[in-house]
Amino acid sequence: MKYKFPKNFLWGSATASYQVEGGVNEGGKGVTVWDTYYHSEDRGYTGDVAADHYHRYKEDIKLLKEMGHNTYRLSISWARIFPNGYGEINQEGLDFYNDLINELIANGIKPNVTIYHWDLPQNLLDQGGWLNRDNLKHFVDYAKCLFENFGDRVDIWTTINEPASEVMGGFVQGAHPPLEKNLAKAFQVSHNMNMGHAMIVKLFREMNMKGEIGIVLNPMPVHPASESNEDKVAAEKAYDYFTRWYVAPVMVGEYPKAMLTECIERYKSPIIEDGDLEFLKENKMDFLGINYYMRRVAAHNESGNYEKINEQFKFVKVPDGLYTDWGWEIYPEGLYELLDDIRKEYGEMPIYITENGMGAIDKIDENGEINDDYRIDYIKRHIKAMHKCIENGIEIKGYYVWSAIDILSWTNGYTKRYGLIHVDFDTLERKIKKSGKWYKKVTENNGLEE
Ligand code: BGP
Repeated sequence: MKYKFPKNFLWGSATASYQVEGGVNEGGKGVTVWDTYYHSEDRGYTGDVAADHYHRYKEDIKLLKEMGHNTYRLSISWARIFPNGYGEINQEGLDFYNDLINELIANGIKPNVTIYHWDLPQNLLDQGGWLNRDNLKHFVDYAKCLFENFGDRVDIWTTINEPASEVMGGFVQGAHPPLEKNLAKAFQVSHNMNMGHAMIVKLFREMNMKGEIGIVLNPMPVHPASESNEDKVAAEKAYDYFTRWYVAPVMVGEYPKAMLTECIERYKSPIIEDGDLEFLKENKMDFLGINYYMRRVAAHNESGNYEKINEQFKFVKVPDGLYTDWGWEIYPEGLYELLDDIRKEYGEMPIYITENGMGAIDKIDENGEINDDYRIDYIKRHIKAMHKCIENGIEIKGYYVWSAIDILSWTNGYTKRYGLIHVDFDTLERKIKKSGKWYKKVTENNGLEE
């Protein structure tokens, strides 16, 4: 075997509650910010049914097993457990996830559970959401409830999925709820999320939970578009903004200095209270989850508003680059560079690749098959990149394809497909794609032949 992986390496795939479950008004679930988002105006699709995983999880788990998975990453919907974000526990919600977790384990699939993957209960947003630090106590209570109820069977936990996307989507671009464009709020939200993460790590230790806990980030390598000094400065700024700003606080309890100074000068944000950075430092996680999709190439933004930290650079396409239908550059080489930079800058930390995959418009052929060779190629190249990381001493413990089955892509609806399993969104029928069949061999062989 040319690309053999360590013994006990975990091979699986991932989803997130809101993107697969549907059943948005069932089982006592409360309203989430994404329910509000899809229903406040017609966006052409909603998450009401999604892949109907809420009703079909047993069938889905059977398919995961068929694909040789030994792990599966899922997230829990806060509003299924606490419909209002806090207060009375909804037993039906606990029952649903208990059944799901038990079903996974019965099929030899280790659950990797994300506590928060963006589906905030609407009631908490009404009270300021992540901007209101008081809400962190509800986040901790919610995590405590999960640890108490599922901690005997779950031993890989992640606190938050991609704070950067919540921050940038929700508070910079105004594309995700709460649809704001306000950098001061954005930086405060990111600090508050880091504090929430550290509070849960602390709780995890205090409750003597078994297993390990980490966070999932989506850092990316950023290269300058040219050798010009201006482009190099732009790339450095973009790397601070997309990568260091999120990695540094959870790894070492710091923010990148130049960017922090600039944020405080320009936006008086984030407000970091006395003791916060020590708290982040003291409550260190066990692993870092990495969602890796692409690299960015940055250039000086001549039309930028330089008051705005995110307009001091712009992203450009490289002429010979390979891009997905959505313009995401396919650049597996960046994975080693990124992880190597992170360890050099912040020290060693075990890694899970918690998401990696290719969004595409899949076609069904005349025999009803989905021959997604491009996805096989994408995953294969990233598995090789991951192998290089391990050979060079980076501890990677598992790999999760995004996504297990076709999901609701937050702002792209159902056309951008990621799944190893195809979903017919009219009939909700499932079918393993060519990539899923191919991935089965990888998991069974614990590596790649070529
Ligand atoms: C990650 C998220 C996932 C998923 C994925 C693909 O940022 O954690 O939830 O959506 O990206 O993104 P998109 O659906 O926008 O293509």
